Amino acid sequence: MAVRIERIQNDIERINKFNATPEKGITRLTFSEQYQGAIGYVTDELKYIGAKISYCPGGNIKASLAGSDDNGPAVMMGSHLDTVMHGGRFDGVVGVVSALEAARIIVEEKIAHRRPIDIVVFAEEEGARFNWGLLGSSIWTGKLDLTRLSAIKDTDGVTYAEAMVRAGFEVSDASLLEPQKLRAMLEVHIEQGAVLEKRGYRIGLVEAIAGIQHLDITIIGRADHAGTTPMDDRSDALQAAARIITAVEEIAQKIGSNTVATIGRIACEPGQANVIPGRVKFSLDVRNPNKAILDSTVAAINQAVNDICGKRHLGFEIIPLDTAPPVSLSNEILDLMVEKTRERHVEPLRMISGAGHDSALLADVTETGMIFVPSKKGRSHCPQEFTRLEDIGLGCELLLSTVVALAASSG
Ligand code: HGY
Ligand code: MN
Ligand code: MN
Repeated sequence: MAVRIERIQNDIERINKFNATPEKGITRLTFSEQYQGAIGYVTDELKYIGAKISYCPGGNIKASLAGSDDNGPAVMMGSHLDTVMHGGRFDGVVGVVSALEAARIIVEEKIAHRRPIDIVVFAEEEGARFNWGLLGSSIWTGKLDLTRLSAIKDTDGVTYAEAMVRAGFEVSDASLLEPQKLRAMLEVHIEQGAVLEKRGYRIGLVEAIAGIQHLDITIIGRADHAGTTPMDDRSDALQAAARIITAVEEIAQKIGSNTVATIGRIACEPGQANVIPGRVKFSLDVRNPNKAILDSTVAAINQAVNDICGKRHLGFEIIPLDTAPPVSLSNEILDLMVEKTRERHVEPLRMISGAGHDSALLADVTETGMIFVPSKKGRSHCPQEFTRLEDIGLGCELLLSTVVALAASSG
């Protein structure tokens, strides 16, 4: 069962041709023209090997290879094709092309499998268009109600539901992902950190995925003339935001134990050099593998917002957005993947994922496993993101052997 890495390389190149910012990294926003092109390429490749394509709730795609016992629970593999703005060529793509190549080998080599094998592409994993990460998998696993898709909007005011229909993602299989329908979910992904590279491993097997809380924070001050308003008579929203942003870093550093907190986006209104900012809105991304620490970090930041705005007599608004609790992945799948890795005379590293993944939402639906391949210098979510083709090939081989073992087994 040798995967063909020249096909994987070609898949990665073909998918990344669908890119809105060719001069600066990869931008492929959910349901955009670029996204439709990438999905079209992958579904054409899967149709070519005989997979049945379904459009699922939340804009997710499923390509099914029938098993001899086609009504039994399926083995699922895949990842996402949407990107952050100006992102890299490998985040999400590696998981989709690994699943695609594994599916090709299963069909070409006529590898018998009892269970159906589903190749999936989750929509809006990054939240780059609709400001809600893991949205497709949240809907498909029933963690977010379908009605929310008519409320969640992009910056142009287009709802997720409208964008989905406009892009031709009409649902053809409305069933949600439920435990009785799945045997396992497997995702290959780039590590997006430098642990594997620094410690000299080619394969990471994920034991747990850190929890994430996203929020939007708005500071409400008073726009005024920059020249005539004395310094002690201002309600400057940006001065307060600056102190809050500094406090966020201090709180995360003080709490420590793998806490990370990031302000990735900020907007200042009216955004004129000669007007005191009346309103500032910024994003907040807080993560920790431990739920209690994650929650206490968010609470400490909320308190800082309260204190700083209180002292300056400013208003504020804190809107909680998408959240994913820390999850442990399946020990059964982990042990199987350790065995499959060692069969190749490669030693895997068991590790925690600081990055969020759709697999986190599958972990309480079915036995879920993730295979990490190294990221050069740990860089990700940037044009410099890079992973060696031979490492992707090894990750794909592991995925293939694990999926075949799970799909053949009666257990
Ligand atoms: O943000 C994340 O961790 C993932 O890349 N969406
Ligand atoms: Mn990803
Ligand atoms: Mn990502």
